[in-house]
Amino acid sequence: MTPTITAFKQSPDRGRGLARDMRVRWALEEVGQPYEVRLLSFAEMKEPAHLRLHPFGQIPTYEEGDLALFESGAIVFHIAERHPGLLPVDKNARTRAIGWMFASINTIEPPILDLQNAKLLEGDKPWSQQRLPLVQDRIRVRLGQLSTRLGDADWLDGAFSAGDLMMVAVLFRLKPSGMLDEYPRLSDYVARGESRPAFKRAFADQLAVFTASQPTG
Ligand SMILES: N[C@@H](CCC(=O)N[C@@H](CS)C(=O)NCC(=O)O)C(=O)O
Repeated sequence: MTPTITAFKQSPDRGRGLARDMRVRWALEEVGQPYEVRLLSFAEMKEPAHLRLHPFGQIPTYEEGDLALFESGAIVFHIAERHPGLLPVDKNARTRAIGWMFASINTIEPPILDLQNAKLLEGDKPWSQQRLPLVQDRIRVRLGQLSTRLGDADWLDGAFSAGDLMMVAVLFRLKPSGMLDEYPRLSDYVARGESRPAFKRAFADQLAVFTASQPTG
């Protein structure tokens, strides 16, 4: 059965791959699973039909037969569980890869989101400029630790896994800030993820939503 995911109809990031449907698209591309996309406006995301799928009125969601999922991490985990290729066969290695998935969304993504909120939602507050360095330093602590753990390895724990997919997708959201460039091992790590054919296909597909919605001429 072909799964259907949801994504932004009017991509606020102009198709730069920052919205979280990107990680779901990437996972589906990695395992070779075709999928359909239902595009939603911000208003449609808050309507009852979508709220039945996603209690917080957000994207992405995932529907497959009678299964409906929300939360990008849970969706990528489901895809990785159902298809070979994104989680190691060895039980301990598999559990460690899942651990990295959690680390990406529970330890690395929160300070990155805080930076986005500080810039987008709090940029006009009188205290915003004073708070920004604190937010950036919290990110630097995590990036430093992650860079040390990655060392000179290509991926976090052996072969590329759903843990790397999630971590690269989360770090990718830092690119516009330029902070990733302070950590060459991490920017190389993200570049390795970006160079995967599955990433490129996913990126092109989500960018096409933005370009298609742009007026021509
Ligand atoms: N923890 C959720 C976060 C979902 C989320 O924040 N989605 C954003 C797009 S990346 C969204 O729908 N924003 C619009 C809104 O919250 O109204 C996940 O990982 O799926």
